[in-house]
Amino acid sequence: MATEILILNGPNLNLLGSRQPDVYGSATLDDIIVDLQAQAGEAGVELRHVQSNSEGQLVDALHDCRLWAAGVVFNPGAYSHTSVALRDAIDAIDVPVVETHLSNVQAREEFRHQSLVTAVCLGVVAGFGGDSYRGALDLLIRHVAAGKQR
Ligand code: CA2
Repeated sequence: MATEILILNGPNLNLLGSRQPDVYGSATLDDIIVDLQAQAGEAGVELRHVQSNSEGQLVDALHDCRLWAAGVVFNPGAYSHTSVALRDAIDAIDVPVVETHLSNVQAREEFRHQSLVTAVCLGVVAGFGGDSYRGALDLLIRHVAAGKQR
């Protein structure tokens, strides 16, 4: 069975490409996913993608993926800075999660400097626009291939 990875995106990321290209780039979420599919195909990995604006649906997606995913590339959007529920969900599953952000959150408003999920993630890739996802997926595939635990 092929290795499967979940690409999980939180609130407002469905609007990528429509506004604030100076902050988030001009690529749409579909553009990013198409690129990731190609990258995954080259590595012999299969991707599933979920985007939700609902905190509970993101928690459900994390719970569900423990049955099939080798890892998760997760951009929790603004919930990164507020959600104990997402932190607990990541902590509750035995699946490595890479926190991913388009923007360099540390270089932005102070309320974006804190992430509640970082401490339960494998690591963070931020500040490279759509390439943050590419980097996160590459690092996660390497982590999984090396047989490491979270
Ligand atoms: O940099 C990131 O990837 C963020 O996770 C994006 C979130 C933000 O709340 C985080 O602090 C950092 C916001 C995504 C909003 O996306 C938009 C897309 C189009 C137009 C406006 C916002």
